[in-house]
Amino acid sequence: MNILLSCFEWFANNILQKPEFFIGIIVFIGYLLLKKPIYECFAGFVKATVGYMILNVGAVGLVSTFRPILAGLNDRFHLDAAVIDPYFGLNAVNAAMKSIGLTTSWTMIALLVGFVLNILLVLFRKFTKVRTLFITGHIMVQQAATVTWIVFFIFPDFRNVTGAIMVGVLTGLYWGVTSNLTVGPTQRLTGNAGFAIGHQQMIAVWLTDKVAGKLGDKEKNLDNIKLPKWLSIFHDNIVATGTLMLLFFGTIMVILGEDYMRSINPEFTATTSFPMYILQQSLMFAVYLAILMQGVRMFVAELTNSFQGISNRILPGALPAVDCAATYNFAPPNAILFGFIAGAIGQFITILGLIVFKSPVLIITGFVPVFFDNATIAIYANKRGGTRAALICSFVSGVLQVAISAFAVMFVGLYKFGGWHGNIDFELYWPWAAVIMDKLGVIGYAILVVLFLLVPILQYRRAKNKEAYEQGLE
Ligand code: ASC
Repeated sequence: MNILLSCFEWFANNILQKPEFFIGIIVFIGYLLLKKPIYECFAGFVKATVGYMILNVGAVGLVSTFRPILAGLNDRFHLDAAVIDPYFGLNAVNAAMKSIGLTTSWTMIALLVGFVLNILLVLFRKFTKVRTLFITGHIMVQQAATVTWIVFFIFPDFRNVTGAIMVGVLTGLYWGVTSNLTVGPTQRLTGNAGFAIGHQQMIAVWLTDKVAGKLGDKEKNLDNIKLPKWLSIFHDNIVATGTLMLLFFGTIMVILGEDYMRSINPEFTATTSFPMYILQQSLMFAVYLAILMQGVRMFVAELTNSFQGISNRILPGALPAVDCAATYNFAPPNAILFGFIAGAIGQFITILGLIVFKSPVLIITGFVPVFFDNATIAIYANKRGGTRAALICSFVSGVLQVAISAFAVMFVGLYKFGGWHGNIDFELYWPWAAVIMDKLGVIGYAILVVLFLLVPILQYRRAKNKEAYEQGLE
């Protein structure tokens, strides 16, 4: 068992948590299985790995530049609050585990169990009807950590291997089952590009796909918005992103003030004036977004070609479930921006509501959920219900992200540690799963497991075209 665990720990640290290599290796194996010459397999490995690394430069750039600005609102005004962002959530879980004398190594066992379970679900898809393998490692670590805390907090008797296995089973089911729900919506969005979503908003994507068509007209979408002549400069992605972010983050930076911005960013040199600093920082948003999308283009192209090798030979009908950013090239760029802004407005209004109604805990906007969740939701909503649906869905998501997080941090006792996971599935599903386990104990846990197992079976039953379902198209 120990040898197995060390092997997995190596795998988790060096491959799983470094999705660039994980995806590169999958591409390499996929091309081998397609019987491509070895030099082409190597070329695929390099291109997919570098593509993912480029995506990472964009994502890390966005997160590291804009997260401190949003979190600054917390710091600057001495608010005692939880930041809703998976990185803050992870810190909070680490601190909370420490406070009860435990380490996060339990999370590694949960990760192993969950990953193996997801593979088994796909291998036995004849019975389980699960077709998707979750391969976004950094997300799996964050999620396994949060769920470890939830289970350990609710079941003090299971703060041991049993508890870790319980966590693994629940997260593995969540990975396989909810990414499987995104197959139809994602294939429709991307024109059968051959991937599903393995990130933090699978349930939200499924829900959006169900309701967006009723909220608007898909012909009136963000692609064919007609702007007055002077506004047509915003048809250009870079111009739109740069200008909008200048307004958005410019306002926040002005509120935070020059002294504060200097104190959090050593790169804000004495010779740079505040207005120029604001201009430069805000425009970096457009820079990082352009980088991210370039990287996505490269790795998605390789992955979708090569995964056919895997799905033809080893896991017929299986699809990789990847980062939500992979969809960003299949949508009008406006959808990303509108989703972000509508979600942010939803979040800000709800935060004001928390203050006005004297909520015992305050929530602070975190960058990752407000941007990546709401942009993704807008993309799917726009496809089904046009501009109106995109704005409504991401606005509602922003409201729920704040309102339910305020409940969740209280309920699972993380408010003392300043953070909560915050991504929309951690509002739509996990807090309620916690409530069920809290109220019904182990029976509640069993109910959650059974429900997860039933979902893909019901999904299959309801699929209009069973063959398309089997082939991973619906
Ligand atoms: C997350 C998270 C990130 C981003 C990234 C988006 O949820 O933890 O670093 O989204 O995966 O591309």
